[in-house]
Amino acid sequence: MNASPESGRHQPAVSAGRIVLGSLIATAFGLGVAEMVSSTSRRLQSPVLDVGDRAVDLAPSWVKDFAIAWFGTNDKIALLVGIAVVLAVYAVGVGFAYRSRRPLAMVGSAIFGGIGALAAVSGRNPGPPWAVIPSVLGALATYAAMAALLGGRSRESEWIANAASPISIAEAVPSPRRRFLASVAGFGAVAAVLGFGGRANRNRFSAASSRTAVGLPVAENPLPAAPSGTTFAIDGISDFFTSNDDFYRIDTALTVPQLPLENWTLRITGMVDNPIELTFDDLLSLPIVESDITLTCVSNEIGGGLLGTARWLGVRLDDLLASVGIQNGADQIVGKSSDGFTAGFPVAVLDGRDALVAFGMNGEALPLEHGFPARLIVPGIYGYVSATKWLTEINLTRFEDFDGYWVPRGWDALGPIKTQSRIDTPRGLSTVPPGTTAIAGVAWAQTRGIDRVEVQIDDGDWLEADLADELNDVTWRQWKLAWEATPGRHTVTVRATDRDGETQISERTTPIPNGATGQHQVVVLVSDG
Ligand SMILES: Nc1nc2c(c(=O)[nH]1)N[C@H]1C(S)=C(S)[C@@H](COP(=O)(O)O)O[C@H]1N2
Ligand SMILES: [Mo]
Repeated sequence: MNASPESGRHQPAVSAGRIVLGSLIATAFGLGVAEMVSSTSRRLQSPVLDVGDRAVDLAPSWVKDFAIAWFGTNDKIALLVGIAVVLAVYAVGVGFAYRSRRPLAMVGSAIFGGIGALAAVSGRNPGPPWAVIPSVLGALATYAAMAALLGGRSRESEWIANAASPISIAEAVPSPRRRFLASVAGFGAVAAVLGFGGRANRNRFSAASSRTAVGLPVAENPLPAAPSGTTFAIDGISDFFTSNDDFYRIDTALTVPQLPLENWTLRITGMVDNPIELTFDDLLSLPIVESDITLTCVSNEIGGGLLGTARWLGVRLDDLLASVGIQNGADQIVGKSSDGFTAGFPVAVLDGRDALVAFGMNGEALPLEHGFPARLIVPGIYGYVSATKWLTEINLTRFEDFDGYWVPRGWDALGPIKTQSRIDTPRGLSTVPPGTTAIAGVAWAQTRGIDRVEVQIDDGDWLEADLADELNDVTWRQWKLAWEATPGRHTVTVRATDRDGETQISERTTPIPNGATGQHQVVVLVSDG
């Protein structure tokens, strides 16, 4: 009568609902264990994030494009939600296997742990061999919790036990269902404590207090506030300087790398005469400059918001490299990040423009998400080939010897910024009253500078817009046009011409491989009055 739970043949039925709930809670418990274990070292992270990192690295470019197009800067959350869904389905599968074919469940759990372990020790920033520990313990904990929740005693034996009990069954002996729910609650609670506790424990590796303690030096060329002529007082136009909070963020990092200054150095390596390693204080003791530069992402769609202008504070890259001596033959400067990201650009780009190792942004130490403690900023080329955040190394090499992170993923090795313009106001599909309406926005063509911006209403002639004063040739330029709006639905199109005489073409192409082309267009509804 009494079947052993291990026999697998005479197991009592367990409802599908129980298997689903039990396997999910067991997995949450395992993840909690992994989170807590991984929080003991700054070199470890949750296996879920390790797997996410590998997914980011392995995802084909069109997936990345799609993710940015659909989720914008929420692409990371979308990925983590995706992983959670896959994980949940997998866990439930293992749960059912546990009830029907136990060896299969064992294999399933081993694969589950193995994927986490592999993710932890591979990829662009592989952990030490012992980085497999959180995944291994997490998988074992998951399996143990599954056994506890789904393996239970057989219903028959329970019935016997209950029937044998001299006291009232209902009161004294919890029903199997109740016992199951109590176990679920117990494992769930421990999972939450471990998970959140692990998170909290990890906080001691935060770089936030290190950043707060930074006192920024004054530049040798303190810049005045931007002259009023560079901005138009028009509602809805982009502020000339983008606040740090509003500045777009694009990177492959699922969690912001934490680089407290005590542990941080910047090394200059490769084809240089005198490799050096600088501390943050060393960096601050060099001549400091300030520069206003518009940073632009190659993934920016026509009309998109993946660009912003900041006042950067830092050390000139050309001076820094001159001090170490670039060797003959080196034609690429590669910035390397603590998280394994790399971006390379030609040595020839250093033509006198203000390329910086930046540590200040709009009067503050670099925000953690924007690369604290230091990053590269190179005017005129897209961020993916230049603007390495969480910078730990600058390596001089050859293009034939090294590809930056995005190059093998289908993006061009050189990424000069394309001439572009955007309509900030009126917004697409907004309704405006008839009469004089300001159409306004920004145009950019770092390092060439904007020569002309034109606006077209419906199929009319191109009308030349007023340009605000140019601050310099590496920041965007505001433009405006007074439009006599007539009732109805109108299409407004903008195009810019740079000082090389190139006018933005209307043909639309995708951001990959070297930046979108096309003209921004909005439909505006003009009311009858
Ligand atoms: N370490 C690191 N640096 C990086 C990236 C990254 O993924 N990792 N992305 C680059 C890209 S594609 C862009 S457009 C800029 C964006 O900088 P921001 O997030 O400060 O706006 O950072 C660059 N620097
Ligand atoms: Mo980018």
